[in-house]
Amino acid sequence: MQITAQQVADFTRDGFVIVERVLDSPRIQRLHAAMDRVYAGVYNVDRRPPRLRKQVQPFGDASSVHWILNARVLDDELWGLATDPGLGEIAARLLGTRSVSIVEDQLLDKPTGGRPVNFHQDYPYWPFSRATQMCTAWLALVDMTVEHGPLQLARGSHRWGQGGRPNELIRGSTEELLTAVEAVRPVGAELELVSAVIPAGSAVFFHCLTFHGSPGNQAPGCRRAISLHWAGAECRMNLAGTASHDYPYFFAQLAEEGPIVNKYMPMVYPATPSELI
Ligand SMILES: O=C(O)CCC(=O)C(=O)O
Repeated sequence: MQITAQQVADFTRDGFVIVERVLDSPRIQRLHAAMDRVYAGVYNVDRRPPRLRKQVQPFGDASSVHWILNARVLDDELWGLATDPGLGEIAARLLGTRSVSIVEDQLLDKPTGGRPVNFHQDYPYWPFSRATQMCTAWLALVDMTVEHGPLQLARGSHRWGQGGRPNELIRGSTEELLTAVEAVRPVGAELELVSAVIPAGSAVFFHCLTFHGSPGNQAPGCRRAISLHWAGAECRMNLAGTASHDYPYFFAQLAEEGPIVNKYMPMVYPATPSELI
């Protein structure tokens, strides 16, 4: 998987870039099967500490995104996706960093009628990192149409500084969709929203300060996506920022100011030998 110098320049200028066909059809089908398994509570390789191996309840409900965080530790197909060195290399090249570790993943089924996700930046949800060399890939697993409520990104908003989290995230509304981005948009800066109307297997990579969200799903089918989140080599641990994290064991044995890399958040590019993961 190669990206061009132009794509790196687009990411730097806009805060996001679409990368086509990062997943082939057989892998898309395997990922659908993996998501179905995890939503059904079947975990084929459970990497959690034995005492924590409980059923995971998705955040959200029938009227919002069904959201499962860090399912890579529940399923080997999802682990393979999250630790894919090719995807990690794209993230590293876009960030201009020498290495990346995978720090989070999300399963994102938005059913028909599912509400908007209010615009937000990802970095305010990651207070464990002292630096912003972080990015996300939002991977489409169905052919996205405007009706699906695909991801939308505010072009250039990664240069508007860090804002606060919206009051509500996945149970969003048309009225509050843009509240967080409007709070930091500089006077005179245009709010240009770009929708990721992309085919299954394509992805939009975006910087952790880029505002993004999505409208409701008005399509007859589920809007299915997965997102992966990486930290670059410059990111260093802020242990105080782990206090309210949903998965405190992810940070066990990490040192203050040390790299954000361990067996749950392995370095994926350059590839880590599998015996170290
Ligand atoms: O899928 C969505 O609508 C939102 C996803 C998101 O916020 C993310 O991947 O960071």
